[in-house]
Amino acid sequence: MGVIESTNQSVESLEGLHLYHTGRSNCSARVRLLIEEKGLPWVSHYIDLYTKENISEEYFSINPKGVVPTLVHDGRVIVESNDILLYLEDAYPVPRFTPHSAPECEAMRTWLQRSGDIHIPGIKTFAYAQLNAALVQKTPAEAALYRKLQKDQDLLAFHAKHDPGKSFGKDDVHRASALLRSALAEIGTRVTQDGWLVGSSYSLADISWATTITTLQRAGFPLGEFPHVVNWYARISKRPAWERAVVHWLGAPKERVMQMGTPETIAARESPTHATSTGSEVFVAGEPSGVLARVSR
Ligand SMILES: N[C@@H](CCC(=O)N[C@@H](CS)C(=O)NCC(=O)O)C(=O)O
Repeated sequence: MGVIESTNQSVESLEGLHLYHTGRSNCSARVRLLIEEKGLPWVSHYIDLYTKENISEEYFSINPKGVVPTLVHDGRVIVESNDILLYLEDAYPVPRFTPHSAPECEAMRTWLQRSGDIHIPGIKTFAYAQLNAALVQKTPAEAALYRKLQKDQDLLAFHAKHDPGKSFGKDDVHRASALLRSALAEIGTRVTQDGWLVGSSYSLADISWATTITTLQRAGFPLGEFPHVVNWYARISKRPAWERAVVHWLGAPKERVMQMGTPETIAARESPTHATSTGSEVFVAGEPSGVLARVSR
């Protein structure tokens, strides 16, 4: 979808990069990883999926599917994580995470498309069936509100499978595993010992897919069957940006709104307080492990 018409006027006044996201979401993680690789300052708006903060009229007015992530850039709303990667790459071309040749560019876009296509039938189904459904069980009232707010038929069908009193079946897990196995086998043949998904350098394709591995690992997918994938994932997870984008967020923070970035990028900003619209406190973070200073509004 990319850039959409906003139906929430309060986000239109946000300046800079604001990300509505959650810690353990692979879709959020891929966007955080690109932002951190590019060294961009950003403001974090934490949406807690465990407490169903996404199932609210307010959040649906920001993201029409009620999912994370949503990027707001100088008041423009951008949705769909792989489209957000392309948007950021275009808006901030240096450093570059896109190959130079047209065929490789095309191949990279195909991998992004595939990562989006496999999300519900593969990653989300496997992760919910094995782990998440139990953690985000809705009350009957929450399920009813969700049905009222959600217009997307794929998401309605997906979430109906774990409505109160229901659960994913063995067939769901079997189908999801087959899709994932086939994608991981192909990734393994591309990255082999020390390569990347497309061409000879780390690109948006690697960023998009590596972050799904974290989710699969947490959900107990047998990744050991794909040693080249494990090796490629290990290489990516040693990058400094990974610590800030992925590891830091695996334990959900209590702070609702934070300014992220290195101390230099934060200092370069006009004022650490101007960017929030929620009235919350603003936390200034610059290091993977946390909050450097609290500034009052
Ligand atoms: N295609 C969307 C999928 C977003 C998505 O499903 N996000 C998950 C977290 S990874 C979420 O918000 N789940 C809550 C829900 O489905 O209600 C994207 O790539 O941004």
